[in-house]
Amino acid sequence: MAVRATPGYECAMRAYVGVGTNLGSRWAWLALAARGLRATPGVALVRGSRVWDSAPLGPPQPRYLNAVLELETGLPPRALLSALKAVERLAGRRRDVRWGARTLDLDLLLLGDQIVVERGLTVPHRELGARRFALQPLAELCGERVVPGTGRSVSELLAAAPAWELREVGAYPV
Ligand code: A4P
Ligand code: MG
Repeated sequence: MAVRATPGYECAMRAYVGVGTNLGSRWAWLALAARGLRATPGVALVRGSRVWDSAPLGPPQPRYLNAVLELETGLPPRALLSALKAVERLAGRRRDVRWGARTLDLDLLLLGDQIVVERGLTVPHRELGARRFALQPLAELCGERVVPGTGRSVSELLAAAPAWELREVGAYPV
């Protein structure tokens, strides 16, 4: 008899999480993101990208540190989003202003080859192709990976992305 697994649970996938922080101890929030995800059931932290200091997009606010964490997970998309939000809360994240300053923002950029378009969750992340501060660290980890729904690799999207002021500032504090 064939055994059917619950969709989304049957195999672990690579997930790529964009990490952004521009309030308080930015390096400490990066470290907390790695710790929080490592402690999340069903998630294995594989590695982190280099860290980039970037000009803020949106209303006037401090500069960001941006990076990407690579995960291996069998969690379905909603459960993974909930886990990311739980880690944001560990950093005291408050949601006031859209695109406003934040201690820690965790965006699900890619989840295997999946395309998810639901209320409150879009994967690949809807702004990925427009954001050099997300594409640059992502390309370091998986430049050859084709972004579902675009027919283009991460590196190709990076080459086509609008210019943005950012500079590499160190290794991820995993
Ligand atoms: N949501 C939908 N899809 C996703 C996804 N793939 N990953 C929903 C994560 N969340 C997703 O996000 C709003 C809602 O989006 C969530 O409740 C979730 O259900 P939020 O984190 O609560 O609010 P936000 O972050 O203020 O809004 P948004 O639109 O997600 O902003 P972004 O896109 O995260 O941009 N400048 C620099 N240099 N670097 C940055 O990292 N980040 C932002 C925030 C602005 N400027 C920046 C940076
Ligand atoms: Mg966000």
